[in-house]
Amino acid sequence: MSERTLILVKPDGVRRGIVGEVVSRIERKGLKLVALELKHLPRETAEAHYAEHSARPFFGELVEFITGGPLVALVAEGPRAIEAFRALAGATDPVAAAPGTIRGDFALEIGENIVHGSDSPDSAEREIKLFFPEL
Ligand code: RTP
Ligand code: MG
Repeated sequence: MSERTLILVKPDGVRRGIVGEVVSRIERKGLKLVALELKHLPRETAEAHYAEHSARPFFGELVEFITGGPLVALVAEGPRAIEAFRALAGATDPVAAAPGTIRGDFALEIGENIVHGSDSPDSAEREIKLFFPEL
């Protein structure tokens, strides 16, 4: 059984020139690319994407950051793709993230942790619709 997940290389990842590195890790894992686009997120899309965090104190900063430059949005597909990518990404806090994971290898701050991956089938469906309504 295959599933799909929405992955973002956030603006810090694009700025640092590691889009290829992240996409390469996704492909090497065996996940298949279904859609991929470089885009500058409108504020409304960012707020909708992170709506679950709208009451958190860091929400403003999170929206500023994710809209602060171009990002790469992609959809990857494969068996347990959601869990598989979350494992590749590592823990939210990059200092706690294991070396060998994307966040563990490339980031130091929780607010600039390089990638996003959907955290459940419901979020994946919602986020894929938000970023790629044509899919
Ligand atoms: P993401 O949604 O970006 O894939 O990250 P996640 O599931 O691992 O973590 P989540 O709890 O959904 O948090 C979303 C993003 O908010 C930022 N954050 N900042 N300052 C803080 O305490 C704090 N906590 C979370 C992170 O950039 C996180 O990726
Ligand atoms: Mg999340």
